[in-house]
Amino acid sequence: MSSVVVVGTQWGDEGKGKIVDLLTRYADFVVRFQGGNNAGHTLVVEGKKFVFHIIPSGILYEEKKCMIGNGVIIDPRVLLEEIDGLREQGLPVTPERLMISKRAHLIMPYHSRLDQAKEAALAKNDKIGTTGRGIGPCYIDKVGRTGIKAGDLLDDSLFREKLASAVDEKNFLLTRKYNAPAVVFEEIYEQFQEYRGKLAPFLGNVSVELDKARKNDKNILFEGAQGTQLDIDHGTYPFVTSSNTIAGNACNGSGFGPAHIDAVVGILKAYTTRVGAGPFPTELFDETGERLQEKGHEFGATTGRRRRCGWLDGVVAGDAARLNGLTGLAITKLDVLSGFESLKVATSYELDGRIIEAMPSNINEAAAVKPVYESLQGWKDDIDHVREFDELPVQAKDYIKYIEDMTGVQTDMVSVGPDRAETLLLR
Ligand code: 2SA
Ligand code: GDP
Ligand code: MG
Repeated sequence: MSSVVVVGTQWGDEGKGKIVDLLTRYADFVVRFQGGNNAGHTLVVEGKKFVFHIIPSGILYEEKKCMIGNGVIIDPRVLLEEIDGLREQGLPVTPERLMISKRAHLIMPYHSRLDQAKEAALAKNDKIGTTGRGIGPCYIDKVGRTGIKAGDLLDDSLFREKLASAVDEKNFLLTRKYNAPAVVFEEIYEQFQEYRGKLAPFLGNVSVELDKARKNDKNILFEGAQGTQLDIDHGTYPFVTSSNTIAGNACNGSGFGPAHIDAVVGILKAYTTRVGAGPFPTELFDETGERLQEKGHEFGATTGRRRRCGWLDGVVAGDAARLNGLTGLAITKLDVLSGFESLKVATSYELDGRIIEAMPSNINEAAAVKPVYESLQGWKDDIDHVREFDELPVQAKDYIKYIEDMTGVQTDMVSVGPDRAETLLLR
């Protein structure tokens, strides 16, 4: 039996959805532990595309159990829409297959309103480029000890009391600070009465369930969202999301003991992308960047925003190896690099004549660093049909080896296309 954590090593959208889907084959339980419906995890199964925002992607396998841990924040409207969408596709989501932690906090209608109002009010250079889904404001309430938990839905007087106090406070902010329309207590209350009926059967104690699973030798897969550089503590703050995205939070965000984690797989895109604002040292503003964006179809899976693109960043990869304690890599989108004569990889940064080997914590420094590049040879032919490592062009093998040497982490898998089948298993 084993417990494996999957995390993004860059700024998200590394292809976690696809790799989690592949690993799910060996799992009995699939667990989300942070973030909310800001995430967009895409899977392509026999040509059919699925995008999950909140439900663990393991839901596509009927015999797997999916868990939404306490560290996740849930917009009930989006969750119920996702459940309805799956039912329409012939994949009914039952409480036997999905459990939601009673301790998970709820994204309320005022959270998304505040998220959007706050972003709109920021000066151009200060905008974070959030997904507008209410993530920051919801986590603010959680940490500020005023949030509403999924389990609170089951206690009507507690829910009423918390909602009344929140509506009061948020309306002050919305109307006085942001000049935005107020939210109406009765409307939210009524809406959430309906949500309560639909969600109640799914609510439970995820920590207890996972502990039982572990003791029964079940395999557990923890599915991270966003990426290491978007971590609230270790990322390019303040241009980050509002949760810890690194592997350690798989434990906090689900109530699972750290000593029971056996492996941490880092998903590393063969180049780098970022959606939203903030430092991105290897970003390309030329036709190479455009070529990566077009060839990689780099558009946000939640908001449809165009993703910024650049060369692979070894500093970012090194940070990810250290912060997550990576035991293996899944290198994705290697196919997108086919046809480039040469490839660049940043091995360190330079700032005011100094060499820097980890992302600076100071945001102005992070924005000012210049990547120090090494050039590698590219390969000409497409590789999306390749299924064995030995069949890859020698330059592609060298690129993989280079990444392994740079991070000190072995490669478990290489992905050469979006479909489940387009994968090379190395060990
Ligand atoms: P938020 O909404 O408060 O979490 O935004 C804060 C920053 O975190 C970034 N962020 C993301 N970056 C990459 N992918 C994400 N998920 C979607 C996807 C994004 C999309 O899969 O493509 O569709 O736009 C994600 N979620 C949050 C965000 O861009 C901000 O920089
Ligand atoms: P996630 O948030 O990390 O799950 O990634 P997203 O789903 O937001 O973005 C990754 C995109 O790349 C999706 O459209 C995937 O279908 C696609 N994808 C995943 N792996 C590969 C790959 O190896 N090659 C190509 N060309 N596309 C891939
Ligand atoms: Mg994504």
